[in-house]
Amino acid sequence: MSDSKHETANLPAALRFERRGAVGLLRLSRPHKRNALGDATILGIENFFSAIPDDIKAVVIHGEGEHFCAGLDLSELSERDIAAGIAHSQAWHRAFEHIEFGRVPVVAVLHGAVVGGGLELAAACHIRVAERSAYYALPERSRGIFLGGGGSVRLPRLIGTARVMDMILTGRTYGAEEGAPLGFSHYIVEAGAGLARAIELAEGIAGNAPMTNFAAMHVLPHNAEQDRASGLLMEALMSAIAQGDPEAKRRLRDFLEKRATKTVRR
Ligand code: 1HE
Repeated sequence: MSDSKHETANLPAALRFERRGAVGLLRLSRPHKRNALGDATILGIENFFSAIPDDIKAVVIHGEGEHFCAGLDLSELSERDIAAGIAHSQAWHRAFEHIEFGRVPVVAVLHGAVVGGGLELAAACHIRVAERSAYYALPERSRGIFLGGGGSVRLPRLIGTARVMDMILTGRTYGAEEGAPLGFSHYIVEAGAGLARAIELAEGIAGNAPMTNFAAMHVLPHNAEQDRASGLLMEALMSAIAQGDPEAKRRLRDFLEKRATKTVRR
């Protein structure tokens, strides 16, 4: 896939792509509708994450305007029958699976409303940086609907089934600061500082050995869900594969020959 294709033809108007070296920035770019996600945007997300240019090693996803994402574009909801509703939810699943189990780690910058499908999108990303303005909600009950973007699967793993139950049934919301220790985000930063912090983290991630990123993205979540013996076997295999990679050998030589950075508290 050539970059020019990515940067123009493949993306719908609500998505913008920009490069920062090895980091790709994907911006939800529909601020007048609070970055609500319509069908074209969901398809655009799937297309983007299934064909990331080879020289992009990590992606940052962020939202334009005052909010990260207001979730599903409700103006597209009323016209669907049940069969179309199932297909719609499955289209979201496909798109977000391409994020979670794609080729490169994804860092999300959260600010303002991170609600409904916006929270489901955030949950599919590998690292979440929240600005203090971020808040989390599942307003599906107000619209008489249910989660459809994988949130009932991913969110209980992040914050626990009991909390998700409360959010769905009572409409409880969480702010950035109370949400961080619960698992909504990994980092909290001041207003306007999220993108810079996310890029910094993504640059670090992009500099990891490819097998380290692969194992974290694909083996870690798999092992969290399978039985102990299978997990340990998978870990042994992955560990051996990673060690055998020339990049791991080079990094080990660097350490032994005193050229490597030390592991200090940052
Ligand atoms: C929208 C959407 C939307 C805003 N779909 N158009 N999501 C929700 O239930 C959240 C609905 N949105 C809101 O509660 C608020 O818009 C916000 C709290 C996010 C932001 O408030 P505010 O005051 O900044 O903006 P606003 O004035 O409410 O909205 C500005 C415009 O965006 C307005 O359109 P306009 O033409 O009147 O200017 C809104 O109609 C429009 N807008 N949010 C469509 N979501 C896979 S299933 C996932 C299920 C869900 O995600 S359910 C949750 C849906």
